Amino acid sequence: MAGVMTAARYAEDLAAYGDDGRRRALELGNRGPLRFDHDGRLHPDILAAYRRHGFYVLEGVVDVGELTELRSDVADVIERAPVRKGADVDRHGRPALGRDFAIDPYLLIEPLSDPWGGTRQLGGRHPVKMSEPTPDRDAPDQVVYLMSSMCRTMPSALRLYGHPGLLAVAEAINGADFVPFNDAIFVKQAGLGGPVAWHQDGVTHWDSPDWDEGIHGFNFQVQLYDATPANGLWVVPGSHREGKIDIPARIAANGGDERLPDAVPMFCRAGDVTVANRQILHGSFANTSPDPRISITFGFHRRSSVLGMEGKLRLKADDGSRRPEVYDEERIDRRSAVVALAIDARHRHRPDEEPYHYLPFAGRVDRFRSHDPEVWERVIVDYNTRDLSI
Ligand SMILES: O=C(O)CCC(=O)C(=O)O
Repeated sequence: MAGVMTAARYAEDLAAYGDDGRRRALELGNRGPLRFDHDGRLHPDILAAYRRHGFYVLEGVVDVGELTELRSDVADVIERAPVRKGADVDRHGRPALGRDFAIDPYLLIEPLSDPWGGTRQLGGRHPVKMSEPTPDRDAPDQVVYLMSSMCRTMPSALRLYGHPGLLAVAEAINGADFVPFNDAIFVKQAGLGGPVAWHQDGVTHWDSPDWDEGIHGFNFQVQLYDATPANGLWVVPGSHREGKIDIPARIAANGGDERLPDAVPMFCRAGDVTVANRQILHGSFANTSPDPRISITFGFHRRSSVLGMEGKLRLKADDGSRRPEVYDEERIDRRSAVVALAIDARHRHRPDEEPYHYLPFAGRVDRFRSHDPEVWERVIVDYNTRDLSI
């Protein structure tokens, strides 16, 4: 699909591939409501299908009330984005959100462009650039692509982070002492959203003697709008078990076409949550469809994958050097405290829901109250400088 092409032509070219992918996705049998067994553990059928295919679509997890709150907060944060890269004001002339954050919460791109494919960014893990169709004439110069810091900028997202059903899934996959990784919101506006080039997540353990299919953890994506084959994330089922994949060779073997023949779309409805192994080969196409996709993405690891690792996220020190960081117990505890705070924030908002009991904070939840300004400052402000990226 390389070369100059209009958004309309690109959408047309993708349609048949999308229909075929949808059909193949349905045959896998890895979707349905969140279910637990008699002991309150994630239903073993869900876990088995997740392990086999490397992903699962959990249907109807987020109710309409919560979805409405999330949509409203996301819309507000998008409105408060800088009007263009490097600007201090939003499109209404107000100070843009997050100018004082340690990490800028926005990544802006030119519409329908691929910012990472074929570059050395993010460890060079997106080796092949995706097609970049030409946007319509009336498209803005730049659009929001990715937003970070959601637990600080969106009260509803902090509460989502404490969702008892989702945390029970994290426990089933990674053990009761699971640790958080990071979060990001992928914004794929209709006719504007850029592609995410084919890649596998995870940087630390590919050559480790301990490597196994679950060692780089997983990501949830909470879908605020319907995810379709045209706007959604595609995955290659089972590829999480293959080790590091030669992505350029895969695409070359497909005649240079980015529409990989064995990939399927994780299509689903608003309020559904996809669970994807970070090692699965995944990517999404430029969103030339009339439907937006907004995916609240947050992941978890096994504690043993992270403990003692040297972090890949290196913050610049004042002298411009980059400090390597080791994920010791203290660092893990500080980042995991966001989960404890999220559980508290959720419980205050939804007192009738049984809160999740997060083992690493058993016996000390009283010290993690979300309405306490001192706790907020210590745990939430710039929490993503303490992400546990592996
Ligand atoms: O949602 C997308 O389009 C990309 C998501 C992704 O690459 C990730 O979660 O690692």
